[in-house]
Amino acid sequence: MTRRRRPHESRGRTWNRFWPVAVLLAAALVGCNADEYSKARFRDLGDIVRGHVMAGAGIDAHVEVTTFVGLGFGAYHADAWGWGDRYFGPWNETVSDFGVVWMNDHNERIEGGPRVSGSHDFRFFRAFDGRKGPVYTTDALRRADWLTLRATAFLFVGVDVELRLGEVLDFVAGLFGQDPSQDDGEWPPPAKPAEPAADDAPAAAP
Ligand SMILES: [Ca+2]
Repeated sequence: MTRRRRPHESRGRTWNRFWPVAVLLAAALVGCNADEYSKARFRDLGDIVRGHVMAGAGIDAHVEVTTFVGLGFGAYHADAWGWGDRYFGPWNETVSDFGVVWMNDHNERIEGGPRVSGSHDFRFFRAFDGRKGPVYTTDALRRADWLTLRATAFLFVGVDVELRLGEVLDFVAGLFGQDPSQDDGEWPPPAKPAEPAADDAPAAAP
């Protein structure tokens, strides 16, 4: 005598057939995300300390406590080797520094490699004396780059080291799924399309 299959048995058998596939799909998705997550945390960790050695011409002695407060000055042109912005290798750099507490200017031009840490210029007095020009300019790609301790020493050979406290915050936040530096994706971020020039703007209707 043939036993009649009950409806719940049919559903159970269907599930038994597909649950291994569902588990494999879930594992693949979780594995993919875990891999991306761990890569991003590793990159964030590497952002905390940055440093390189140099050899060339010039003299420079400069310390910074944030990009706003610096002391020392100098300029040099040199070959460099070290850890830049998620890049390890050689490059060539031309750097000038001038810091006297209430103003701090660091200017760098890089050739033969990607960016190191960019340039910034803080002039406190511009907030009061009405001169043209902003109080602070920077081409930093990350919001928290201002929160960096830096020391540069150069006399034909030199060293430049940075402790990037803003990236400590970004690393810790990253453990909880946050990305305040917005650097977990493609890096450096893709260039934004250029704004149309004023001459290219459509003419206003008469
Ligand atoms: Ca990050």
